[in-house]
Order: sequence, then structure tokens, then C-alpha cells
Amino acid sequence: MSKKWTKAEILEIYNKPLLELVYEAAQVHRQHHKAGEVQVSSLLSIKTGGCTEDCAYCPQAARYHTDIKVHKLMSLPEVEAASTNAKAAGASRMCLGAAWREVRDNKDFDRVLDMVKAINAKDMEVCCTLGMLTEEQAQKLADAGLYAYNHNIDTSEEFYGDIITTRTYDDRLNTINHARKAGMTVCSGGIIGMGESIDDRIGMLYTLINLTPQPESVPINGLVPVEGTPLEHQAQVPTWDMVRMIATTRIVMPKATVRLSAGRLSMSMEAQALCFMAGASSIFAGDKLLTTPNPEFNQDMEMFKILGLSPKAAFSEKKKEAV
Ligand code: SAM
Ligand code: DTB
Ligand code: SF4
Repeated sequence: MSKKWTKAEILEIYNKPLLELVYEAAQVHRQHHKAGEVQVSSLLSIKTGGCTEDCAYCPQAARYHTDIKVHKLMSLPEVEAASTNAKAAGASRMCLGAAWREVRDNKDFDRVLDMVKAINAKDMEVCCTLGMLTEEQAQKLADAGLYAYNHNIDTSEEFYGDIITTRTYDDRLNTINHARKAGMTVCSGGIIGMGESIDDRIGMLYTLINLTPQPESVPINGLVPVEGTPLEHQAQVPTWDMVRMIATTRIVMPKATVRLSAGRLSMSMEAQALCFMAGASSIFAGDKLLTTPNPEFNQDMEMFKILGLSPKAAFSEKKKEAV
């Protein structure tokens, strides 16, 4: 049984003197993970832009005027080629993202199922983030071999309505339940730097730790403010807040893969090093996230060399469970 944290306890952790916090998180990290290993995931936007939702941070929402290249669903060979390149570059997980509000039962979904099968056959962990799912759709994805479903709760229940009005927090939790019921692992986290309070950050972690079971993977994104979105003028989130959020996540969810996700481009290597020290155990590598820039691949590999980190093999969590 994992510890039942109260919001007050989580807040107390978050507010500890920074170096004390990092030290404690590093200890927890070492008890549960090989500290020198970082999972490298590759992100691919398989369907870009034109989304009907109003997520205030998102450059892919059709209603905002952003400078992105809208693209219909990619073809199977294109996605296969991208995953071959990602694997050759050392990625053990491939995450496919589609700017959909929800999955529809049509030819596009059938094609995504084929993409999942094709990547799975390469012995890579496949993750999809496609918007809301019904129980049946979740089962189809699981049957195709989908290893993980990403569906972020983004922030606290209280702040959610300030960021998204076209769906509810409960819609989000329902999809997470559907993915879980179908037997997939769950990837769910959120974004900091959207104007939320510290209590909202704690509230988000509190929701995540109370999911049963807890998500195997928790992405912590720093908002990438994109011109044309309602959050375009939001101040860059201080890297210290990223470090605090990652350390707190590591302490309250000791077993999870904590992903240092969007926002790395505006972080120095030193700041990222503190995040790895504080328990970040995964990054998205490749010069693009979904639509926004990410550090150059070679720069990340240089960082791994300097910090003495190595990419983690695929399915290591599953193998651990199997023994
Ligand atoms: N449409 C699907 C959905 O909303 O679940 C999948 C794609 S959506 C782009 C995946 C996640 O990317 C969002 O839940 C959000 O947490 C993150 N994201 C989107 N835009 C971002 C931004 N500008 N900065 C940081 N994270 C962002
Ligand atoms: C997640 O939490 N972050 C990734 C992945 N899951 C899908 C997406 C970040 C997107 C950043 C904005 C963009 O590039 O469009
Ligand atoms: Fe659509 Fe997802 Fe962007 Fe929201 S975050 S607008 S659901 S693509």
C-alpha cells in the first residue's frame, strides 16, 4: 500500500528548502530506480491542428490563430519510418499524438490501430494520446498492443475551468479509467506555468496519487507559451518551480516514471541536471515536441554524456513485474 498523502503534507514537501527537497527526492529516486537511467521517448504528431477543444495553452485548437502547419492523419509508412529512425537513435518509447477531441470509430482510428501494431512489432513501447476514448475504443487499442495511454489532467479540478471549457475534469478521469480497465498503463500529468497557484499544483498531484492504481508515468510540462493562444503572454515558469514540482512528484509517487516534458528548451543543462537529480526519469528527445521546438537530439546526447546518464531499455517496468 502506498502512503496516503494529505494535501497539506504534499504542500509541506513542495515548500521545503530547495536543496533539502532535491536531496530527499534523490534518495527516494535511488530506492526505486536506477538513478543513471533516463528513458528516451520520441514524440510524433500524427494529426496536427484543427482541434475543436479550447484548451488555453494549445496551439492546435482550431479557434486560436497560431502559426502551425495543419496536417491530416499521417500514413502508416510515414509513421513506420519515423519509428524506425527513433529506435535507431536510441528511443525505447514512441508516443503518437493526435489533435482530436475524441476518437471516432472510423478509418482514421483503424489506421492508428495499424500504426500501434507496426511499432509494437519493433519491440518499442507505444503510447498514444488521441483525446477521449470509450471503453470499447480503449479495448481496441489495448488489443492492438498499445502499452500506454497519455491523457493529462493538466491542473487541479478547481483551476481546470479557467483553462478548458469544452470538456470537464470528469471527462478526463473517465477516459483514464477506460484506458486502465482495458489493461493499458496510464500516463497522466500536467502543465505548470499557466497562472495556477501552488495549491493547484498540489491539487493536481493529489488527484493523480488517488487514482487506483496510480499512473505509471507522470509528465510534468512547463508551459510553452505560443503566440495566438490565450496564454501567449504568460511569463516563463521559473526553472526552480520545475525542480520543485518534479521533486515533489518523485516523493509522492516513488515508482512512477516522472517525465521532464515540455519546456526544456528554456532550461539550462544545469537546471535539467537538478531535475534528473530530483527524480526525473524520462525526456522527450527530438528537435520537435508536437508542434513546438525541443532541444536538438545531439545536444541531449551531449547532456547525457556530461551527466553520465544512459537511455533506458523498453519494457523494463513490465520485465520487473514479471520476475
Ligand atoms: N488532444 C489530445 C489531448 O488533449 O489529450 C492529445 C494531444 S495534447 C496536445 C497532449 C498534451 O500536451 C496536453 O494534455 C497538454 O498537457 C500538453 N500541451 C499542449 N500544449 C502545450 C503547451 N503549449 N505547453 C505545454 N504543454 C502542452
Ligand atoms: C505530454 O505531457 N507532453 C507532450 C506529450 N505528453 C504528448 C506534449 C507536449 C506538447 C507541447 C506543445 C506542442 O509541441 O505542441
Ligand atoms: Fe485539442 Fe488536445 Fe490541444 Fe486540447 S490539448 S486543443 S484536446 S489537441
